[in-house]
Amino acid sequence: MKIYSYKDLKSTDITSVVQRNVDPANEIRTLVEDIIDNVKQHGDSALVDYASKFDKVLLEKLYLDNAELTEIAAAVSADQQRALQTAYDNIYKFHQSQVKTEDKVETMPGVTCWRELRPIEKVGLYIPGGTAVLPSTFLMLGIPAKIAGCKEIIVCSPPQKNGKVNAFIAYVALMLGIDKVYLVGGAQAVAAMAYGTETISKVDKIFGPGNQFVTKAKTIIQSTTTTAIDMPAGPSEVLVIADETANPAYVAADLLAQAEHGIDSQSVLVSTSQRLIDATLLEVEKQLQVLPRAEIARQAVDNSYAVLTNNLLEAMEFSNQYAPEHLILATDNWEQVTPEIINAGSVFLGNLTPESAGDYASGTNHTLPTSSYARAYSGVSVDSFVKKITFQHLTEQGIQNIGPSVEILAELEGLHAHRNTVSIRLNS
Ligand code: HSO
Ligand code: ZN
Repeated sequence: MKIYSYKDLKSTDITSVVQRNVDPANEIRTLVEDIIDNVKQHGDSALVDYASKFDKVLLEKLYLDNAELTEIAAAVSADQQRALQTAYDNIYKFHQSQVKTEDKVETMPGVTCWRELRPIEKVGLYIPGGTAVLPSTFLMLGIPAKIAGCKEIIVCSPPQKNGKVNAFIAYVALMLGIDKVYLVGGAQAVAAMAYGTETISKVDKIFGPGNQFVTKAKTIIQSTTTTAIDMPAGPSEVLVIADETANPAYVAADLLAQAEHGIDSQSVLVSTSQRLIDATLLEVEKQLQVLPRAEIARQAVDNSYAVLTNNLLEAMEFSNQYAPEHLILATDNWEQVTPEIINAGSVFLGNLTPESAGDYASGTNHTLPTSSYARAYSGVSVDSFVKKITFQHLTEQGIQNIGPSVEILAELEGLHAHRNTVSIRLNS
């Protein structure tokens, strides 16, 4: 792992150090466009073909129904059920608290404005099934969709070799009250949800992480159809700020948890202490030895780096420029620097708060902006599944109060039909 000294980095160096490839999938664009076109033209039959080509499975039916899901879910053990329930309850509780009714505002006497939430009617959730199947992602997307009140929730997940999904995906579907899971993965799943097929409804918004094909497909359909997406997604990343109060073994574990997600994941360590950096890197090597996904984690670690800073404020300055998806403050002094955080997706405070708590079960969402999109985007929440519609009502007094201003403004823009909508009311 490369180590930089913050004081030696010029601002142009920092710009290039924090740079992630925001579009690593660009070279596969044509391939993905072909898949999208094919699904658009041939619907279900294209999906069956892709399942045979990419997932190596012959599907007689493109989905699992409630009875099939129930049968598959029976393999989940009591311990696993309890853990999933804990995660479900905490995520539910935290997201439920995001639903708030806003006050009506009388901007001038007789003129009242307000906003009301309405669910996005049809949403599509993509649950990846590649090297790691993530039922936790299903909870993170399904719970806010349910709380928002989305009418139709389409779930796509790639079939395993046996033509099913794994037991945990099936179990989570039942927990969420979702009684169909479509056995469709990759770019073809995104295309199916964006255009609709004989069995899959076209949705208004698609959510969820995925491999480069899924990500590319999401960015394409976002600009070519009326279906929206949750956010642009790149490889997952963590930035850990650690000082002398941090435990190198904990920090190493946090860096590796990120690294095991994929070879393109990034784990950045920013520390005020050379001693901590050295000890952490030794720990990384030690802990890597026994990780089942060591090969993946190793490549991600090689693609990562450490930065030595003079103090925590400098560390935070760097972090704000990096704008990490996950930020861990591995220091007892986290309260001192928290107000300085400007750009981050989700933040983990203190030495006893691993990112995994939030990845699975504390309550916060783990679908977060990567590749420095945290500068402008928030993670998924109930807000992502609703529209906020504005309303207004004018009384007689209201139109008299606001009317003359609107007439003058319409006049100065040369829009007489606009002016007339007020004049005709004021003069009657
Ligand atoms: N760290 C991932 C989420 C996840 N981790 C799922 C484990 N399972 C992206 O935030
Ligand atoms: Zn994770």
